[in-house]
Amino acid sequence: MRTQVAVVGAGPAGSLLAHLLDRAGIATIVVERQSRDYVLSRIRAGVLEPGTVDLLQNSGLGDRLMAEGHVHDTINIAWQARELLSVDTFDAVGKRMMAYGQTKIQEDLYAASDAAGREIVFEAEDVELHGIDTESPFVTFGKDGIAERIDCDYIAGCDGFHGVSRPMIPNRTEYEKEYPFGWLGILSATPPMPALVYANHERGFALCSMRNPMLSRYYVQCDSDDSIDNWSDDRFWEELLARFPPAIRDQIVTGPSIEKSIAPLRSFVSEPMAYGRLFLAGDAAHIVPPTGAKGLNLAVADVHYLSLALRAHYDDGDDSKLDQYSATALRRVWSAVRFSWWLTMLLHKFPSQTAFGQRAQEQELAYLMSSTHAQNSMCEQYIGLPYEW
Ligand code: FAS
Ligand code: PHB
Repeated sequence: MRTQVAVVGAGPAGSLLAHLLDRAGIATIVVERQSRDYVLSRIRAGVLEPGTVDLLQNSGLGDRLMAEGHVHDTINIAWQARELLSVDTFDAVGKRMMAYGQTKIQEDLYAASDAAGREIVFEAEDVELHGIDTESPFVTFGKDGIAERIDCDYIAGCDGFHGVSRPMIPNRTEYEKEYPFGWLGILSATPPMPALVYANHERGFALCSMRNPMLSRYYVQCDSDDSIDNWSDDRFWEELLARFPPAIRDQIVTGPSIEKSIAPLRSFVSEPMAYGRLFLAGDAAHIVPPTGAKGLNLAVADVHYLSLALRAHYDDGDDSKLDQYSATALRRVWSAVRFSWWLTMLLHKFPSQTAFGQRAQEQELAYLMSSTHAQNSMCEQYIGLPYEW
């Protein structure tokens, strides 16, 4: 097979990149290790930055988003089940977030791919990248027992943290921080809280979020080596309710979980995000703890930059944006990585926390509660910095 851009991975990054390139008349073939249903079964992100919403709307993916998404312009932080800070991001920075599940974005992306007749090869085996330091890179893989090859001009490595693309970049610098806890998340077919509520509590972090008027998303901090087998629904709800002040606790509608999973928390950045004809986008290059709702939004920002850079190459023969891609994407990545680290340090209970660390964390929260400057800074970073180009 021959195409202009071979895309490895059909998660949000890979399928959005193929969508944007197709709309610009650039041919792609997407190669995905899992089945379509498996990718669509994953329950992940839920909050979209204004930049993400604009990009989806401007690329023909806004209809269901605007019909079913929820405007989300308040950040609530409960502290030790007593005080509640409520910050209106719209008042603070004039922009709004939206709550719209990553699963729905993935469904919308696959529907757009089907409508455009684009090729996504699912259940590809043994995907390998070749010749990334030549002008004739190619991807090989197995499909239904047949060896396949895609010759291309460029390869987009959108294959997530455990993919094969990042390891192809020589002399990488990898920055990593693992947190000593995880998030146990559930979905329940119950009416959600009207806005996001984060909780810092001596029993651990907790979060109330939403997917739609009858689908709620909740999280509690758990041990990093914990198992969902240790968490009955009753134990989950008891633990969640204990971590919020009575005014919030009394509003939470509990019910049976329809999905339950534990995600480890880590911060990770691999530099550079490009080598030769290979360009990384999304979790293939970076991971953030979900505290700041940045992971999916960072993947979208990378794809925004990479799609513009590839369009400049094919439309104008201008490779300057391709040359700038890694440095430009990494500036926004590190901004989100630092913010996600800061919010994670602020809101979680650290098992080996010292008395000094605990008091410093409490003082940081007290300062945030009392200072509109601190709140505006948090909102500016929470909604995400503007794209540079
Ligand atoms: P993805 O990992 O989504 O997609 C990569 C794709 O590549 C996958 O479909 C994979 O099957 C495929 N692949 C892997 N290896 C391959 C190979 N060798 N060949 C071909 N294909 C291959 N972000 C938030 O903002 N908020 C959240 O609450 C949140 N919760 C999360 C919970 C969990 C459990 C996880 C794992 C992540 C969460 N994230 C969250 C982050 C998540 O949303 C990612 O940022 C987002 O999926 C990134 O999209 P991609 O870069 O496309 O990577
Ligand atoms: C979610 O709805 O999954 C969500 C919301 C806010 C976060 C993290 C996850 O900070």
